[in-house]
Parts: sequence; structure tokens; C-alpha cells
Amino acid sequence: MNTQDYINLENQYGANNYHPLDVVIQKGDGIWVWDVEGRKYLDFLSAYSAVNQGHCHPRILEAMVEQAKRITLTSRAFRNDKLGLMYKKLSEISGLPKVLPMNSGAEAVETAIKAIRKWAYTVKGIPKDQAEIIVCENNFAGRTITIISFSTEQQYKEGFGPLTPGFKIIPYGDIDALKNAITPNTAAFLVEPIQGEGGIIVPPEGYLKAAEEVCRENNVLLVLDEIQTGLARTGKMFAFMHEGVQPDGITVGKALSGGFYPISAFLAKEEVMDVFKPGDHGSTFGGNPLAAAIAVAALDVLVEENLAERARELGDYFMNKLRTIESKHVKEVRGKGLLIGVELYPEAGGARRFCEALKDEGMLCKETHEHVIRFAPPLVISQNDIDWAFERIQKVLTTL
Ligand code: IF1
Repeated sequence: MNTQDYINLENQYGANNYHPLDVVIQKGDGIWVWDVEGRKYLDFLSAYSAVNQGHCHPRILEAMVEQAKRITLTSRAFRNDKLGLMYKKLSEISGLPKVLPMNSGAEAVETAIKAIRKWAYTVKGIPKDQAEIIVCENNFAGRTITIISFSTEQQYKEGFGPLTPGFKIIPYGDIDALKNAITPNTAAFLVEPIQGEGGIIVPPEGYLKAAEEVCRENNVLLVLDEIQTGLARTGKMFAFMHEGVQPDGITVGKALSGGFYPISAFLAKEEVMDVFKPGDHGSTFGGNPLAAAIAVAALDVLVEENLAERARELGDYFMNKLRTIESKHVKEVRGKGLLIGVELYPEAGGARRFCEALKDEGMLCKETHEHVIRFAPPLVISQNDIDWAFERIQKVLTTL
């Protein structure tokens, strides 16, 4: 079978809920992937930052295979010998004392919302069903009905009503907007440290620190969605560490497994996590020993290969090079660590065609919000590989 054969299969049997590039990948190793015709590409999306450790990292693979030979799923009706080890490691690297394991990022966000609401009623004393959660325009936190209820992207919510109430939307990066949105019924401010899908939007310096102060003053929880910015991607283990804030809770996912398995978690301070009593919340696969064993190895790789520092150094190096490109299409180069976006002027005709051209040059990228090309390679990338990629990016941005 060739590329078109695989595409035909997907078109015949699959739901039409994505518009992927027409590349059919069958193998990955580190920063490289190969398609069914043997063509090699540099992966500059890292599965939306789920393979920060690089594709098929041998250390994580070994942990997965060894655990899969022992036991993969016990349910939480019983205990297993891997979950507590994962809890401990996640708590140590995040500084948050309590962990609730789930599977997808959206489930971790839903868990955070349930914790916030129950904390609002049982701890803060907000009247029943009156809890408000403040979120920002251009947020992306997943695809469940409650999460799209607070999206500002019409397509993500169109046709899926009735939507979940209890969310107030403010502009991103605007502290006064946060102050003005708080009422006695405000339970939390739920925000991404850098907006990924929103277009790699980095807030003004000090924004998170100021938000933390406003939340503290008003007994409002600060909960950060680190599902895309976390786990070394932005040059620190978590993006909140750039400003030294102490969030009340964070969500993690994606690279928590290095791309091997769906695993996510909500991490929080005791006062928040302790609202959950046995039977309040759960999941069939949440906290399974296979996921836990994989997560421990994935976290060890991040720490032992010093991937946060690597992302910081190589991200600065890469952004400085990108800013030297003389292209009539480029409006702005922005980002933090190896989470980088190049925003194009609308006259460039949209980022998609640049991603198609980069594919022909051997690089796989994805546009976000039409005019931004996202550059997020696995954090194991070398400076030489960045130079290789830079040449192709420069060629495409100056010749298209
Ligand atoms: C798709 C976007 C990225 C996330 C943040 C929670 C989640 C995500 C900050 C939910 C997931 C994924 C979802 C995937 C594409 C990708 C994406 F373009 F959709 F927005 F990364 F930017 N918080 N993002 O980025 O995690 O439930 O997916 O495990 O839905 O197309 P999930």
C-alpha cells in the first residue's frame, strides 16, 4: 500500500474531524519520522508537545515493555506497585503535594474544574451552583462539552449546545480585566501560562505573578493548564517556574508519557485536593500501573537528559536565528523555550501553505489559528538539527 491507499482507507471509514497533511507516518525515532514510502521528516510538532523526549525513546519503551509483561490494569478498586512511585515523582518535580491521575488532558482539566467547584462550596462557602471560574479568550483546554463551553473559538462549540454555565471570559494578559471580573462567587482563575492553540501567545512579563497576587487577595484559586507548556517545553520543568508563582493546582498531560500512552493528572495543594472523598471521582484507566511505569521513565528522561535547560538554550538560539530572516511574510517570532510561533501577515495567505512547502523540504509543522506556524520539535533536538531546519524555514519564508 502507498500513501494514497492509506488516505483512501481513512477517507472511507474515518470521521472527517481533522484536516491532516497528506503524509502517512509509519516509523519514528527521536526527532525523525518516516512515511510509508520511506521519506524522512523532522518532526517540528512533537505531537503537540507529547513527545518532548523524542519519538520511541528507548528508556521509556523499555519501561513500557517490562511493565506490560507484568500487569497493565488493576482498576482503582485495588492498589498497584507503580502508582505511588509516580505520585512521588510528580510531586517532587512540581512542588505540589497531591496528585489525581487521569488519561487525557481534557479529563485532567475536567478534574480540576470539579475540584475547584467543590472547593468553592465546601471551603470558600460560595452558594450552591453559583461558583464562577474565570478563563481567557483564545484558551484551549480540550474538547469535552464543559471545556468547549468556555472556548472562544466558535467552531469548537457550534452545534454542541446546551453548554455548561459558570465561566467568565476575559482578555488574556490583562490583569485589570482579571481584577474587574472577580466577584464574591469567583472560585478560580484557570489559565495557560502561554496560550498554545491560541497562537503561542506569551503574556506580558509578570502577568502570572500579578495574577497570583490578585487571586490570593480575593481567596480565588490559581489553576494553570500546563498540559502543553509543562514538562520542560518552555525551558523550565513547568512554565509557572519562570515567574516563581505557586499555583494552587496545575494540569499535566501529553509528554507525561513521552507519547507512549494516554496519561494526565491534576496536581494540587492539599486544601484543594482534599475536597475529593472516596467515590467522588475516578476513571477505569486512571492511575493504571502501565501508565504509571511509563510516566516515571518519561519524567526520569526529562530530568536526567536535562531537557528543560536544553529547551531554554536551543529555544533562545533558534528564536534569535528566526528573527534574522528577512521575509515580507513574517509579522512576529515569539515563544519561550522550544514552544515557538512565527506569525505571518494575513497577506501571506495563511500558514497552511507554508507548512505544505516545509513538508516538501522534509519538515512536519502545523499551523495554529491560520496565520501562525508553530515550531515545537522534540527537546532532544541538537543545534545542528536546528541549523538544518533553519535553512529550510529561511528558504520557504523567503521564496514562497
Ligand atoms: C486536538 C490544539 C494543541 C492543550 C491544552 C488541554 C488539552 C490540550 C493547553 C487537552 C490539547 C491538543 C488537542 C488536539 C490538538 C492539540 C492542540 F491544537 F487542539 F489546541 F496542542 F494546541 N490543554 N491540545 O493543548 O488535552 O484531551 O487532547 O489530551 O484536539 O486537536 P487532550
